[in-house]
Parts: sequence; C-alpha cells; structure tokens
Amino acid sequence: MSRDMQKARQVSRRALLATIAASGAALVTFTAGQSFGWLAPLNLFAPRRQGFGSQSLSVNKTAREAGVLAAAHAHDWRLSVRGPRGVVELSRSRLERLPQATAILPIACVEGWSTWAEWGGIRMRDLISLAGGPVEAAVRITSLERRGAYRVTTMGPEFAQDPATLVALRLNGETLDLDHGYPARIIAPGRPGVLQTKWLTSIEVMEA
Ligand SMILES: Nc1nc2c(c(=O)[nH]1)N[C@H]1C(S)=C(S)[C@@H](COP(=O)(O)O)O[C@H]1N2
Ligand SMILES: [Mo]
Repeated sequence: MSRDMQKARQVSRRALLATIAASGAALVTFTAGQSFGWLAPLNLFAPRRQGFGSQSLSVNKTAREAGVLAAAHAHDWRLSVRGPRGVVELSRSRLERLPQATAILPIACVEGWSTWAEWGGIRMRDLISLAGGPVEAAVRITSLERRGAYRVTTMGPEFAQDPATLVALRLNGETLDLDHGYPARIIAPGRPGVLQTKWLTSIEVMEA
C-alpha cells in the first residue's frame, strides 16, 4: 500500500472516530436534559410530589385523585372529535389504527420539575382534518375529570398544527398508563404542563 493511501485510511478512520465521539457527546447532552428525573428523589425540584411516578415520569395528579379511574377504564370510552363534518367517535383501538407519530418532548410543571419522554400517538392536525376542520382552527379540549381548573382548555392553531402536537396513546414505547392520562392525553411542544391535558374525552374544532 502506498504511503498516501495509508494516510488516507488513517484520516478517514480518524474522521469516523470523531463522528462516534460526537454522537456520544450528543447522547450525554440529551441524557443530561433528563437529570431532573434523577434529582427528583432529592426533592429539590418538586416540593409537593417528587420524581418517580409511574413509567419513571413525574405525575402531577393521579387518576385516582382526579376521580377518573372508572371513566378512563370504561370499555365504551370514546374520544369524540367534533368539527364541521360532524362528530367522530374514536375508540382507543380505532385511534391506534390511525397514522401514528412520535415526538420527544418535555412536560414542564410550574411546581418546578421537567421530564422528557418519547410520546406516540395521532397528530392533532390529522384529527382536525378528519373532522373537516381548517388549518386555522383552534380546538377546545375536554378531560374526563369532572372538576378542576384544567378540565377544559383551548389550543390555538400555532400549537394545533404543529406536527409534534399529539393526542398521545403511548409513553416511551408503552401504553400510556392511567396516571399519565390513559386512554389518551395531549402533548404539545412549548406549552406549560397545566395545558398538557390528561384523560381526554373530547376535542372540538372551534369556529374561527
Ligand atoms: N385533566 C388533567 N390534566 C392534567 C392535569 C390535571 O390536573 N388534570 N395536570 C396537568 C399538570 S399541572 C401537569 S404538570 C401535567 C403532568 O403530567 P404527568 O402527570 O403525566 O407528568 O399534566 C397536566 N394535565
Ligand atoms: Mo403542572
């Protein structure tokens, strides 16, 4: 082998190693973003309810506390999506058969914790178009919870059309568990935790 060829091989090997090192660094940075989860047991960031809830993600309010245990488990649960085309009632298995998307997003609670997770589910914008809604539509989101400040919220088109805004069915590859909003919840980038509605019952496309 010529000297030049040897040199070229060394260089490309070095480039390969550099790439591996760089992706390693990216992994570390990403994991460091989750460090609130590790710190949670120290109770520094969540004075009211600390770190490890179910599925290793903090829980703000459990299904029991919200009084939704029976309703969330009910076999006749449907997500009702109302729009110009009428009302579509979607069972969990029908939701699972719609095109799925994933998004890696944090939940950031005003109580002082933030945890990242991979969410899987249906894009909000797909549900809006399923119901015949326009891209500029806002939506009104209602939870199964009977009372509470977060039972009904609205979401503008800047969030509703974002491809990372989901009606989530899965959390880190598993079925969402009850405390995280089973059968379905909202997850959207850049919204405060209080607006990441759990235990959905309906989505209404609002008239502009
Ligand atoms: N229906 C309903 N959704 C809710 C809440 C609630 O009390 N009721 N709490 C919110 C708050 S304050 C936060 S921070 C997140 C927490 O989600 P998690 O419990 O899955 O971590 O859910 C939000 N969704
Ligand atoms: Mo929160």
